[in-house]
Amino acid sequence: MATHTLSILKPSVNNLTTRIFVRAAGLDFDEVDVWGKKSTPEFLAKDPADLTPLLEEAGLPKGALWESCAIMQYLCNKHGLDRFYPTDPGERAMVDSAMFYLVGTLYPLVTRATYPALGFPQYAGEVGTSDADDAMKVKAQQDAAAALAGPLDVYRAWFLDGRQFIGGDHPSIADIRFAASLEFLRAIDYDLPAWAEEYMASMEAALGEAYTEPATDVRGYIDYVKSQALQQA
Ligand SMILES: N[C@@H](CCC(=O)N[C@@H](CS)C(=O)NCC(=O)O)C(=O)O
Repeated sequence: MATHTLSILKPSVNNLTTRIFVRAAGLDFDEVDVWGKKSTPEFLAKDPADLTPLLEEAGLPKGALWESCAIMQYLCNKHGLDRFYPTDPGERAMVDSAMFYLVGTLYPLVTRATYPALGFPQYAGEVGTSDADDAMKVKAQQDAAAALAGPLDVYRAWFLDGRQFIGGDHPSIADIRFAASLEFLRAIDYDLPAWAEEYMASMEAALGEAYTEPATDVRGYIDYVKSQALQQA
């Protein structure tokens, strides 16, 4: 049995984040695809949030950890992976800020803009799960897509600020989280600015198969839902 076990869902970019990371970091890991196998008493006993990715590793106080960014932070701390998570407090704070801004601000917009196209459930209390009519749901999706431009440009102007990666010359864990999240924008053919296209290409070139292999699952799922939508049109 490997030192690290990741329970994952292959079409998910939250999961893609950690799948790229364990490969790029060269860690010993097993992946367990839990599609259709979550929400069981056994799974909930180790992950009461019922969320993936889930890391199981002997050094964790409860043996298990969810939240993609926390998983990467833990593994960097545990294995001294400073090239992905700088030890200088100021540099580390920038990486943390980029990840919190993603999870708290950018990604909720990504979900509202793309989940309808991806066929993923939206969150309770949002227009997408309300009794609003289809026109209002389409408008909410379009509003979210339009609102993406602002936070996206914050990454260009502030976190990247002329550097190739948020981590400088080498992708950091914030870069992995950011690039993986942008993959979902292909589901709505979002018109990414040229800098973001270049950035994604640089990420894939820098990380090679560690990026491409798990990203193929997300891309394959997006191709599938697009082909289904075309058939229904
Ligand atoms: N902020 C979390 C989000 C985790 C999350 O929402 N995971 C989804 C997959 S994308 C999940 O497991 N949802 C429950 C389900 O699909 O049943 C992270 O970054 O790990």
